Amino acid sequence: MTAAKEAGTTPFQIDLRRYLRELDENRDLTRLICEIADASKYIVNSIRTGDLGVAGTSNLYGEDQLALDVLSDRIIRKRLLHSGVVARVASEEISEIITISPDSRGKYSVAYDPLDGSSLVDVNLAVGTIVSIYEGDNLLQPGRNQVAALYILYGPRTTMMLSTGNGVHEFAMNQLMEYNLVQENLKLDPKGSIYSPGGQRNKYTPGTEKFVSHLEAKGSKLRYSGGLVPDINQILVKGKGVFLYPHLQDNPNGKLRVLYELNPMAYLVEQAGGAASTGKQRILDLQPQGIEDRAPVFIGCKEDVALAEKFIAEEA
Ligand code: AFP
Repeated sequence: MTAAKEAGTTPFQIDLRRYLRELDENRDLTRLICEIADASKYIVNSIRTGDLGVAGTSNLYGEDQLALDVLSDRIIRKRLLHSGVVARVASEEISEIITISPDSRGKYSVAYDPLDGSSLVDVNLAVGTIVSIYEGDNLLQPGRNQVAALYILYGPRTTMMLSTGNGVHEFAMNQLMEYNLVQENLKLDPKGSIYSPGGQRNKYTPGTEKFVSHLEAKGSKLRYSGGLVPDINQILVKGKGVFLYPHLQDNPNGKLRVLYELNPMAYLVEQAGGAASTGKQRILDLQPQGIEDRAPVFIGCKEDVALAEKFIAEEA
């Protein structure tokens, strides 16, 4: 029985902390997730009113950091430090793993992208925070070992999609800036009817081109925002679709980052009954070599991802 039903109330009356406590007795993990939820209140405010300019610094990929990237990173890092349950952190905005507590017993390590898609803020499109959580102090392990993953979507509404390994659940921020449960156990259909294709089409390899042509021929609708969080959220909430940012002819690893973007999204999508693949192997089985690793991705409804793998196997 679900936490919402056990409590005998409608889902809208259940807040995040209470939901997590009922779902799982692990108070430290609840505390950690609630600290991240608290951090997001300040990030929402920064997005609405903050400086849209560059910070004058660059991240580990050599990309110019926006003032908002730097601020969002500081907001989250401070909360993680404050939680008292974090051993190590890796952020897309910092160039090394930071040790917060040398004693990792009973603690968690967190990889996060504080403001994914930040280059879309000036044009007022949706952006998000993505978080991946492991037990202990090892951040360079396969994503299948995550104990929780979440993203927060800053769109017309602010919502959180969360999994602690018991399905995927959606929460929405209310007027008091608290997260309430919206829906539990989101599920993807076996096949989708929308597709979100990243990367330049004229650089696709034959397998990816065949896959996208197949989706178009069957009448799938193109829905691509340039922000991973809203694009994946659309697939999870509608329950049907596939996102790809494939290997390109001049870039075998694609664009997206394994630790900060692919692992947490793959965890959430698998928890909703979907799949996530590089085109050749399961994303969650990748062994990261470094915090900067990137990989191609095909993620969403299971049968769509399997078809992409088939076309890519044929191109070899
Ligand atoms: P930025 O953080 O540099 O804006 O990149 C966002 C992102 O990593 C991800 O959110 C999108 O899915 C992807 O890049 C979009 O990339 P393209 O701009 O190449 O379509």
